[in-house]
Amino acid sequence: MQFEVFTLLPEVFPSYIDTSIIKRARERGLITVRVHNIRDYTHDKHHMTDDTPYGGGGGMVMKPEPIFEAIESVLGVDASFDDSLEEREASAQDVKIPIILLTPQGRVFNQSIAQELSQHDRIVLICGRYEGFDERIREHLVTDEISIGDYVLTGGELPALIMIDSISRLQPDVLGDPTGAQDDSHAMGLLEYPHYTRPPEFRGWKIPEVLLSGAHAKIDKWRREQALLRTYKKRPDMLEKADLSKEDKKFLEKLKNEEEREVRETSDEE
Ligand code: 6GU
Repeated sequence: MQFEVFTLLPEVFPSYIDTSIIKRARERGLITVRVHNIRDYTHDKHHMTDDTPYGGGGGMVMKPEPIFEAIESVLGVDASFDDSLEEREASAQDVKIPIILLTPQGRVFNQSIAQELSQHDRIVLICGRYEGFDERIREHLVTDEISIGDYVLTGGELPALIMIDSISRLQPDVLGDPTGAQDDSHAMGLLEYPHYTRPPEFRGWKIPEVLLSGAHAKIDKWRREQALLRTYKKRPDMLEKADLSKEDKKFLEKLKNEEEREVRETSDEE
């Protein structure tokens, strides 16, 4: 997987990508992160990458020329497209390289988008600063817009690092354990079950007995139920999309009934 990052702040990237799992993945050639400074693609004396908005109003807007030139120069193809769908398909779409604009207006990033993007060999990430981008960048260059959540950041650099991190760990062999990403929270549509390690008793707090039993079927069942319980309590919205078995549904039904009974009992006491 090759990430092509376009930014005005290239200095943000090295320390994170030179650390831990991402560093090892890069050293092993499993991923490549190339960071390009948009400012290198300006030709005026002041290396301007932004300008005031037509129509007035506050804030600065990122100019189209340096971004188009940077991406076309790095991809080595005419990455831009005209309004017609045919031309869209014959240019960037044809080489199948997602050109992603990082913006609070994009679709909200999640594990399933990470999985979808991890199938590509190469991805372009464009990080913005200032109030926004000249709209022609959206209309004629990018193929996708992504946000990392409903809040506003000062730029797309942290979102780009978040995407690089989550997509990299899905690449084959990046995680040491080949089943590493399978049980992740979100990967299976549920939050992950609780983990424990030594000691078996800490300050009087014991680990759940079942984990010491060595009975793998029992442990699997306990973990599944804990994952369901957690998701039910912390992220009930996720249960609507989760892939649930008959037993899962029965367990959740039992949880709901218990909860309702508790509510009734407390209101009876009053
Ligand atoms: Cl991708 N960019 C900015 N500037 N703010 C954000 C974001 C992106 N995602 C959430 N907030």
